Parts: sequence; structure tokens; C-alpha cells
Amino acid sequence: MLGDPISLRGRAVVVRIVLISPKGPLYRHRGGIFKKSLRYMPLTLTTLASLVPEELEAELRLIDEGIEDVDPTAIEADLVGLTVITGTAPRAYELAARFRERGIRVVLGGPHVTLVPEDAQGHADAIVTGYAEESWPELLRDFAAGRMGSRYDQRPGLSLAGLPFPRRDLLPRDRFITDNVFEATRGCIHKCDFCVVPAAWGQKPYQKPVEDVIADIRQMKARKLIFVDLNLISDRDYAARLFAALIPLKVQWYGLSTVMLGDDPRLLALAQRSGCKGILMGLESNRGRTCATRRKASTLRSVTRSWWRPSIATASPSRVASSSAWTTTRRRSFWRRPASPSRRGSTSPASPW
Ligand code: B12
Ligand code: SF4
Repeated sequence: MLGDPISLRGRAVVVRIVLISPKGPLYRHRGGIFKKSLRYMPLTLTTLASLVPEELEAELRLIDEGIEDVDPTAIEADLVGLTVITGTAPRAYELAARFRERGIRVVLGGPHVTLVPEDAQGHADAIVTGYAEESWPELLRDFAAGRMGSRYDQRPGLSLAGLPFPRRDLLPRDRFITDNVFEATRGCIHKCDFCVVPAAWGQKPYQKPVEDVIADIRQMKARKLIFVDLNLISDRDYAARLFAALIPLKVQWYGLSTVMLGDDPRLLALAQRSGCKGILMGLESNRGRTCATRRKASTLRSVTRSWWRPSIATASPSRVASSSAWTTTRRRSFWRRPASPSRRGSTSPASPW
């Protein structure tokens, strides 16, 4: 058990909470190969901020090291929360140590903490594994009561229904390419063996009710938006409902899916009608055997069919453009094919803006 009860004002507890997304070698304020191209507002911080219980009367500050530098000696806080992916873990641990030297309590959470909690535990006063919609508010209430534990795990049965909208108002909108960053689902039903997702979160898909997602997009008055879902079509029925609900909004959107979207003409057409302007797809290999050994869900057939399918492989701005991420085997035989229209017209994740 850690932490003393902190200042009380009447019955309300005032807590100064600072949430930080540390820089990594690729994505950082100065330098990094991504430069400014992927600088959209981090949904992790705004989501965590929205989950802070109202009764804590917290003073909240969000810091993205993708847009500004952090000086850990100058920040005043009772509690610092750091989101950690593997690439940012060294920086997160460095910041954590600096804050803890000053007596500031540090909480670590995020994909890396979920994957290897034993690595993170020694660097924090508390760690949070898995999705934190329930555990983060619980931790904060415990902290305010002076009984913060050292580890909070996501419990079974987590629901993403009826959650508050992310606190996008807490970050400077003009420093980002867009603040219209949304998610409808979490996780993925597949189990590709190179992917962090099944290892960290299992294969259970989590979904926000479609009406919640639409309400968030409406209140943001978004016209162009990005979905950060790992695989938007993990549950095709859900995806179809989401796409149908997007049509009246007349938005343009960009997201991620498997190439299996190309094998489902009905869903692809719906995606297109809903305003999908680009999809980032992972093409790990064009060899069926390699896909099978990597437990990749999409096979040679779906890769090649979707790659060549005119409805997805098109540079026409009225259609869906596909950009691809190759992560493992690249066979020269694949590149000997005539250049596909999709490669000529592919967009990078940053290009919708
Ligand atoms: C957006 C994104 C990016 C953006 C980040 C910038 C931005 N402004 O958003 C960009 C495009 C720059 C990016 C880059 C990279 N990314 Co990225 N990215 C994502 C993505 C698609 C969405 C993250 C997100 O917003 N999720 C929504 C929020 C709400 O969920 P969350 O972050 O998981 O947070 C929840 C919990 O994890 C937890 N939590 C998280 N942090 C904390 C902290 C505290 C204190 C607490 C209590 C709880 C908590 O609570 C939240 C609510 O439940 C994820 C995949 C995904 N969908 O999660 C990959 C992901 C995070 N990225 C990943 C990777 C590998 C990278 C790159 C290395 C890719 C590359 N090779 O280029 C780079 C590294 C960049 C760097 N920092 O140097 C991996 C991380 C794997 C790992 N081992 O840690 C992921 C999981 C994708 C994957 N399938 O592998 N990325
Ligand atoms: S389909 Fe994509 S998100 Fe799902 S497990 Fe495979 S690589 Fe990961």
C-alpha cells in the first residue's frame, strides 16, 4: 500500500494529475523518422483523462512528448501517469525515476506494461495492465484515499458502453494534424504470432456501441477523421453497422483493417459509402505457407485477390485507397508483378490531412 491521504477541500479531494505520452526514437518532438507526419492527438491521454472520477476534483495536465519536451524537474504533480509502448519504455522509465526522486507517485500503463508487467513494476509505484476503463478510476480513488495498490489488472467482463467522451479539450488542438481521432473497437479476433495484440489483450474483441461512436463524432463535428482501431473489421457485423451509421454523417475517414476487407464486396462497398478514403493493411507475406506459419489470418488468396481487386486497388479519390505495411517476408516474385494501381495511388497514414 502506498500514498498518504492528500489535501481535502470540504468533502472533495484535489489531486494534481499529469498524464504523459513519452517520446520514442521514431515519434518525438524533435527528430524521429515520423517528423510531424503522424502527429495526431493521442487518444490514450484524452481517454485516460476522461476516466478521472469527478469527485476527485482533479487538476489535469496532458503532455505529449511528440509535440513538446518534458522537464521532469519542473512539473508539479501528486500523481504522474505514463503510457508505455516497448519503444518508449526507456524514456518512460527515465521520466518515472526523475519524478519518483522528487516524491511524485508514478503509475505506468499501456501495451508494454500489459505485455511484460514484471519489466515495468520496478519503475513505478503502481502499474495498470490491460484496458483501464475500470481499473484507472479505481486506482485514483484508492490513491486519494491513501491506499493505492502496486498493481491493477483489467478484470473480465469489461464493457466499453456509455463511457465519457475523450477529453480532447485538454490538449492544444492547433499543435496536431487533427484532434478527430476515434476508436470504435479494441483488440482483434486473430492470432498472428508476430503481433502484440493477441499476446497483450487476447482475442476477445471489445466494442463501443455504434451509437456512442457516432455521438462522439457528432459532438466533435468531425468531417475528416481517423479510427485507430487495430482491425476495424474484426467483427464484420459490427463493422457493417458502424459503416452504415456513418453514411448520413458524410464524413471522410481513414483506418486500419486486414486485407480480408477485399474478400467481402458487401462490406467494402459499405466502407466506401461510409466515407472511407484509406485503409492501412499489413501484408506480411504474399506466400500462403508463410502466412500459415505466422498464423496470419489473411492467406495468399485474400492478399492477392484484394490487392488486385479494382474496388480497393484504386487511386481514384472517390474510392478506398489502400496503403500497406510489410513486416516480414518480402519475396521478389511479388514485386515482379506489374505495378498495381493501389501501389501507384497508395496513401500514407498521414495523407488524409
Ligand atoms: C495511434 C498509434 C500510434 C501513433 C501514436 C501517436 C499518436 N499521437 O497517437 C503513431 C502512428 C505515431 C504510432 C507509432 C508507433 N507505434 Co503505435 N499505435 C497506435 C495505435 C494504433 C493506437 C493507440 C491508441 O490511441 N489507442 C487507444 C487508447 C485508448 O488505447 P491504449 O493506448 O491501449 O490505452 C488503454 C490501455 O492500454 C491503458 N493505458 C495505456 N496507457 C496507460 C497509462 C496509464 C497510466 C494507465 C493507467 C493506463 C494506460 O488504458 C487505456 C484505456 O483502456 C496502437 C494500436 C491500438 N489500437 O491500440 C499502436 C501501437 C500502440 N503502436 C505500436 C507500435 C509498435 C508503434 C511503432 C513502434 C510502429 C513503428 N514501427 O513505427 C511506432 C513507435 C512510435 C514512437 N513512439 O516512437 C504497438 C505497440 C506495441 C508494443 N510492444 O508496445 C501498438 C500496440 C500497435 C501494434 N499492433 O503493435 N503509433
Ligand atoms: S489481424 Fe492484425 S491486429 Fe489482428 S492479430 Fe493479426 S496482425 Fe494483429
